[in-house]
Amino acid sequence: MTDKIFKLIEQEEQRQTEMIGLIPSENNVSPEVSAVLATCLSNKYAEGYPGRRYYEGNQIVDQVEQLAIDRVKELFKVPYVNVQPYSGSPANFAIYFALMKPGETLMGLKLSMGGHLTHGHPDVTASGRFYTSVQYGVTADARIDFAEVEKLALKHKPKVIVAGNTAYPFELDFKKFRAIADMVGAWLVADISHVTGLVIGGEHMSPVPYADVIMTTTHKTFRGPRGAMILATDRGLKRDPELGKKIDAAIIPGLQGGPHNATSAGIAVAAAEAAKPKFKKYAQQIRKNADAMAAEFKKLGLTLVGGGTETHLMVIDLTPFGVSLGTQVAFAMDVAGIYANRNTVPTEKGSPFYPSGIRVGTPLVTTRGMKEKEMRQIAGWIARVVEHVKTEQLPSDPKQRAAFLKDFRVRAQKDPVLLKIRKEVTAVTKNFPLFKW
Ligand code: DSN
Repeated sequence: MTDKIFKLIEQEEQRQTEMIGLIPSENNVSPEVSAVLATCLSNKYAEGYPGRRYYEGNQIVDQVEQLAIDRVKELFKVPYVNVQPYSGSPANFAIYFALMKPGETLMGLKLSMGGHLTHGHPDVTASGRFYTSVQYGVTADARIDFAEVEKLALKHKPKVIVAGNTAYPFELDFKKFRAIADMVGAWLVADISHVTGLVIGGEHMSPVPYADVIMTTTHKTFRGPRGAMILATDRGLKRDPELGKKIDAAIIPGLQGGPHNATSAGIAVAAAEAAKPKFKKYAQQIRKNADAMAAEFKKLGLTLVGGGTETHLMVIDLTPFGVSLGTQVAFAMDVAGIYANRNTVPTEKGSPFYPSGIRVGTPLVTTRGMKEKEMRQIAGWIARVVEHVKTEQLPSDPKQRAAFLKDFRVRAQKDPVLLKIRKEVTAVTKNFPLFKW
């Protein structure tokens, strides 16, 4: 294997192994999931669905996709599953395409308050342009503002309400969303991409009794390949017996071509893994680790959005040290061997590109076998990084800002304090191989 690409993959594996990954939407798949992704299944076109394809030669691929569908149906106890969406964003759009006509109203959580771009973020996203978007927010304690959800729903009569998020640290109350959806006859779509593994493990409320349609990516806490799936519940199918057919048609011919069969196989493997008792333990440990990390952050004087977490993630609010510190802290953490992402906070005074928060989560480190002790160590390292760079305030003038960041990045990469932390990090990560579980 002489192609330069293999050298780069080796380097990436070394980077992932040496560093601590805290991006809450990332995880490490099992060797089995990895293995099926690199098989001949990738060679085959299979437009259509099992038993009704546009191409011949799908006798085996039909069985692969059906196995994935059946395992996910069994795992969630739902009557309909589609494993073909290429990822979460197209999956959400497929749901809207199935349920709404252009111009009809979609309601979702604001991006700056923890929502996702595809939940109707205005102007720059397809979901915000093709549909009339109404966005709800969070209260002063960073919890979903259900009074606002109700008020907006009664006023705008949305066709679809999305209960979902991407940087929201608390449990989503699907029951409350259902009650509001029923007041206006809206479809309730639960986007559980971040918390699927917690739902399966019993660590987060399940949307199955309340939502009509559920979307989840398959590579986050579910710990499968990169992809997504759409589930319809008994409730959804009772409301419209054609719901499954509509979602199928929204995927193909609506939005996609051939499914990624190796991904379908990976979903089948991940679903079998998630059905095992040890997956429940994994979900429990994600939560214990998040609680331990949150408690240590607080002990060390860092502020968390909403004061803590009920899930796998938390957002560190750096506003007490200044506006728009997220870029500098995230970069410095990366130099120190810990990678996360900068993020807006609900009371953001900076911008999505230069926000004032850092989002961290425990799914990946938990997969590697780290426990509460390591979470406290990680929180300690992050607190040291914040303390070290908190005076590196971003200039408000855009020209000065670019020059400042260029200079900051050069200085940070040689910074002895950050490099010392990196040494401490690698001394710990060598005990936690990527596939330990
Ligand atoms: N990019 C994902 C995340 O990080 O939450 C959501 O699409």
